[in-house]
Amino acid sequence: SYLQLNITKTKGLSKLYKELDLVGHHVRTRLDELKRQEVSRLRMLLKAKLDSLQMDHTSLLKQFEHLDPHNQNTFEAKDLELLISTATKDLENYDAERHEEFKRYEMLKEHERREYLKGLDQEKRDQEEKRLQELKEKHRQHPKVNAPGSVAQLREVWEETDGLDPQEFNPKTFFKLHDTNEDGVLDEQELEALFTKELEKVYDPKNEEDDMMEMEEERLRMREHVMKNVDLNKDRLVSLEEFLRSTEKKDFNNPKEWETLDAKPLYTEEELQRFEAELRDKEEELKRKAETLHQEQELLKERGKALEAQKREYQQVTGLKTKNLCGSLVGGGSKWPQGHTDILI
Ligand SMILES: [Ca+2]
Ligand SMILES: [Ca+2]
Repeated sequence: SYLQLNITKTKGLSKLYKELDLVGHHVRTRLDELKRQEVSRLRMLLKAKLDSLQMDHTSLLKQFEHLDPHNQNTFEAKDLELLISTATKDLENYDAERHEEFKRYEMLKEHERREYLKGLDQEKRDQEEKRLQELKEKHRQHPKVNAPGSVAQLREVWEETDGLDPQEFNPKTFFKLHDTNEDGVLDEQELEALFTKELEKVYDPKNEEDDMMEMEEERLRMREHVMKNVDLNKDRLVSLEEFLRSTEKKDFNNPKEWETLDAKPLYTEEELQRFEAELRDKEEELKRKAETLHQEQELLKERGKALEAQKREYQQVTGLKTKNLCGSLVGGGSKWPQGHTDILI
């Protein structure tokens, strides 16, 4: 029945979402890897900038394959600074885009949910609404999430991930332990890795109610929160000095409670309406395109038929000619003079 079909369709959709999550996750991991490379290149640049004037420009330029090698002599410390600030800006935009992308994902999810419910009869709709509400509640029930970057959060990593005695928590040792590539700073990935323990309190990929896209958004929010408080020179890296300074702040021991993603609405009803209008526009456009394609296809079919007819006509005419030609050849062959073969021999 229609109802059955609709349910199957929606179940299929949510399955698709899960799969998309996985794909999204995979792609995200790759992007993160690329970003990591970019950040590490930036770090190298910053270091180069510090040792700046004694540095050999030629060897420095070898790192930039996209720069004109003929222009080596005019590459100054100022250009370097410009490059760094441009790239940092890019990374900021990258984060902003991720938030936007996430918001659209959530709005699409809500849109699909509403469409699905619309297709059900009253009784079934009430049941489904109740079930979805229960899933939401279930998702909200989780142990308290420590504020990222607080002593409670770091101590938990120290104890559970590093397997160390919480009484002996030492910020300097902690920093060295989690500077996994040992370059003397905590980069964004090293920071984000610290939040896994907290995120696992809220998200379990095995649960229907836990959305892994939301987990990654939460991870991003946590990292931004810590960077905002700790990264004093705004180079998107946490130095040991910056880290130790953050542990002296009041917030470190008495942080504000961390609000998880589900504490506040992610978009307003108005934004959702606008998003749905965009979806409708896109759908209309697709329909129009499909119609144009269909018309073109019909036209091609007509032309094909006309061509086919022309071809048949042509074959009939040439067929006739060939026949005549063959006839005259065969006829002509018999008219070879009798002595012809003798001449050849
Ligand atoms: Ca590091
Ligand atoms: Ca910094």
